[in-house]
Amino acid sequence: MTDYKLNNLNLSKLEKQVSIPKYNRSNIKTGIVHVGIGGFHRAHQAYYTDKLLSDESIKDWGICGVALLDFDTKIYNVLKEQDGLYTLVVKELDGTLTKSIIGAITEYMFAPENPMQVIEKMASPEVKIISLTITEGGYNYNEATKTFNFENPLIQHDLKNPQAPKTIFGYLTQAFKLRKERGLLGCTVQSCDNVQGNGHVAKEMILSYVKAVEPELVSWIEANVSFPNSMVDRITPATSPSDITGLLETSGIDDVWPVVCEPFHQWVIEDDFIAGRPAWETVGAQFVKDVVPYEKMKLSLLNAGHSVLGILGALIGYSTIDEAANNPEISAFLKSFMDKEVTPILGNLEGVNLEKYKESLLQRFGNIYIKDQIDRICSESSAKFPIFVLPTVNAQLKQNGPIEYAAFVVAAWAIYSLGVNETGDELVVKDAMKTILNEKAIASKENPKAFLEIESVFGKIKDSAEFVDIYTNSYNNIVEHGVEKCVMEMYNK
Ligand code: CS2
Repeated sequence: MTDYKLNNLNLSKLEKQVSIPKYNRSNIKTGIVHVGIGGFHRAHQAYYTDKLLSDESIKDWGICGVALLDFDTKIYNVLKEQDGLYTLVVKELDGTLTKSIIGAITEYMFAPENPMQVIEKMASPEVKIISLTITEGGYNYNEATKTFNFENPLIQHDLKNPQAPKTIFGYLTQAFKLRKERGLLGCTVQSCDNVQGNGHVAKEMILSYVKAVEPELVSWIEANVSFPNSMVDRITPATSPSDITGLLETSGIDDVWPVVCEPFHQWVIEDDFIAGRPAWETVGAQFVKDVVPYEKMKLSLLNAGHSVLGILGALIGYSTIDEAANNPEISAFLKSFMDKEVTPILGNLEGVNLEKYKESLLQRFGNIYIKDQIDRICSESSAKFPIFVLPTVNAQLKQNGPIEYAAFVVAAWAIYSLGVNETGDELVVKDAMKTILNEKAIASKENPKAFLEIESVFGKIKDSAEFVDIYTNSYNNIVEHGVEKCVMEMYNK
């Protein structure tokens, strides 16, 4: 088989091997600027948009992918080399691979290289949506103070360098300012991150920043920019070297950075797009009035479920999520956590069969072909726990409900933060708060409560005597008996 470098020139030559975009990419105009072009965006929003563009009458919704951080230089270079094209490899439940080349990213920019180019693009009249996958931590929200974190050095940089910002807040402020000065229409900021009320949070955080730097812009934003909430879902592990070589060997596609993902995908969006939107509902997205219950369900079951499997699995010595999910004790623990602690706080979700949803999650987690990295799941836990796990604890504490499973996971996280698993191997802790997590983890050896003192993560949880008690017990038990034995004992009580 001849190998072809993935780019515009070779696209038609790959048609026999895989599905390729069914539209003429050079006719597509940019209607969306998307910030954060990691695997998830490329497996989700860009995938939906690519399907939509197959209808050749739709020409206004190409995506300009923006790499925001210095760290993103690699993905930018790959997209540039490959004319924005990449292969999406869906790993089906039976192990077969469905491959398609996605063409929805028709422009790409590297913000650190040319901030003004990005600001101009965001302010250009044809752009109706600025969408974001900037990760949970990217919203710069301080759990302790419940406010925008102005102390973040990157925010400090943006305050001093408005024309050459580094954060999304600096970029959006400048783009909105230009739109206002030029008398242009507003646009939609669409958060696609795993944050409860992601549109609300995006709005609140952006307005906090704008109030401090350009207070006169606030009322323009309030009148001209909409911030729909959305629930996004598709498990997208990091691409491994064997995914790349496998694609080359089986299909002759020389793609430096294909994206691999599970077959399941879901996108529930609030229909609040001030400047219009693509008809994503024609390709499977759901538009609803109120996304909040869907978000709550997904974050506190799927994402929290991931954290449970990730942290417990890491301590045991596993490296992928399916290993943890296929350990019967751990999976029974997860099921009990979902049934006993999460389900009661979800209330009634009209049109959703929660039992089926939970069942499907266990199946998705257990998919042996996905090989989702535990390192990926445990990374940035300090931004994830406050969104995925702690709301369940707080809701249960309020109603004097059970917190045993969640407290156990928090205790396991404290031990995980020491950076060594139960067999003595080093754990690679990747977290913006790594230093403080580790300091508090060390202090917790003497007094487990020390870990809960990180207020920007835990808020006031340390003031709950009930939580501290159960957490401390779990902590001591894990240290003494190890995760698996404790989990087993939780059943035989
Ligand atoms: C994961 C998510 O990062 C995480 O901890 O839980 O990336 C998860 O895979 C996606 O939200 C699935 O939709």
